[in-house]
Amino acid sequence: RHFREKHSYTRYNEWEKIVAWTERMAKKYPKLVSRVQIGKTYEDRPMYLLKVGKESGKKKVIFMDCGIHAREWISPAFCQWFVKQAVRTYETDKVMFKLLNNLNFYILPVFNIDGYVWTWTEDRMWRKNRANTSNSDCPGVDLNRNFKAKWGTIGISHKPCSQIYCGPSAESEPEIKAVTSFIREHLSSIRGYISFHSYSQILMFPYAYKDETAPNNDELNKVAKEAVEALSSLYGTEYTYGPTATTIYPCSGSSLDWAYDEGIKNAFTFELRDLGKYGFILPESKIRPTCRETMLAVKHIANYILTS
Ligand code: ING
Ligand code: ZN
Repeated sequence: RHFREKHSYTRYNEWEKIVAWTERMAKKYPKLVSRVQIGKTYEDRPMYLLKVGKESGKKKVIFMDCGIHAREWISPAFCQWFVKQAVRTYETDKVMFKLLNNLNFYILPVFNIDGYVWTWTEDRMWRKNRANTSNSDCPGVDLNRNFKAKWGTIGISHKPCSQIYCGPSAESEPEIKAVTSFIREHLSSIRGYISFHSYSQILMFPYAYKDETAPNNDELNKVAKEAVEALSSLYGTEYTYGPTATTIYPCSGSSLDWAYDEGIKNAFTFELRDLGKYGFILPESKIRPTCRETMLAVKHIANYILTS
């Protein structure tokens, strides 16, 4: 394993570099960025969240998380890109200026830190966290099956060796507790929730745990349609979109449904590039185009939330 000199937005960064980067961003842009710890992982690593936006009174908030699944490396790369672009273009981009003046983005650059570290050191294809389970041969809970959203009912496994093991109970995992308690404490201001996965090029919204459409399905569908149009305007990358259960597959315990049922009515999950040629092992040369196009979709969603 070789250590690279420095953090880079066009490369995949190890966890140590990402932590150092969060600290640097808060120091370098004190008027726009601050860092808070929301909890600790199973292996006791601090979970840092970046608050991005102009400090001024009570503002709407959009919560975004990346890297809930360890091997989906393009996802944390996007969260880092988003923060950099936000602060870099704040003064020159009208839309970003308006967004950061009028709302805050709360960004968790890596949700599943222990798993992410594991993909760098032991197993590039690891998905779950690294918690011990009832089977000592099979550690790890799928964090996107551990939320209290019809937990343990569909599209999950109760077997620790499964990739979609939902854990012994809802919110059993420290990473989930950290995120759900933080969001609950800030519910009155949080107006949007966006989670980033890879891969498949899909923009999804609730529900995942049932086939029924969400009460505001028409609105979600319209925003998603416009967001993927914005995304594809740059390089022609094609995205599909729709309710999770019928667009990809049904499953319970996801962050998307949990956030929605807590009352965050603008809830989305991206499956970033690609369509399977490289899958989780997306080459570093694709980071820049993937992040640039995804910015357009996220800015569209954010602007919709701001003006609605
Ligand atoms: N896909 C997601 C998963 O957790 C998903 C799909 C998104 C399910 C939103 C539920 C809600 O299975 C990947 N690639 O992990
Ligand atoms: Zn995933």
